[in-house]
Amino acid sequence: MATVPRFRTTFILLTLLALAVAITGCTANQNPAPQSTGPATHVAGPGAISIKNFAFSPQQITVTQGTTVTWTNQDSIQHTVVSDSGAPEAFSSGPLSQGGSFAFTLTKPGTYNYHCSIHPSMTGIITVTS
Ligand SMILES: [Cu+2]
Repeated sequence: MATVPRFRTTFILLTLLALAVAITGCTANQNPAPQSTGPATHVAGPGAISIKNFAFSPQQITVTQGTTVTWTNQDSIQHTVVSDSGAPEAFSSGPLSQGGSFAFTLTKPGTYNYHCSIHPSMTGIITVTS
């Protein structure tokens, strides 16, 4: 007679323990993946940006320090790529005709806002991580 309640108590305790482990595990999984623990997390890509239909595409990219970003104008009219004042490093392409490209190596971490000097509404952002 006395063994049944004891069994139930043990079962409930084990269930609670399992629940606690499950909850703890889920909480741990919800933490954002660490991005600065290893060099393999962020692979330095070629950083290719198209200039098309009066827009930089992708309009916003993140690259690692030392990445060379290349802009290529696919529009039939001229565009430029000019860093905003306050960017960690300044760059200016000069006029790019259709098919023309401009490459710049971003060596300093930070946020680079840039624009087309011919069409100021054209803007882009590059985030450079260390
Ligand atoms: Cu433009």
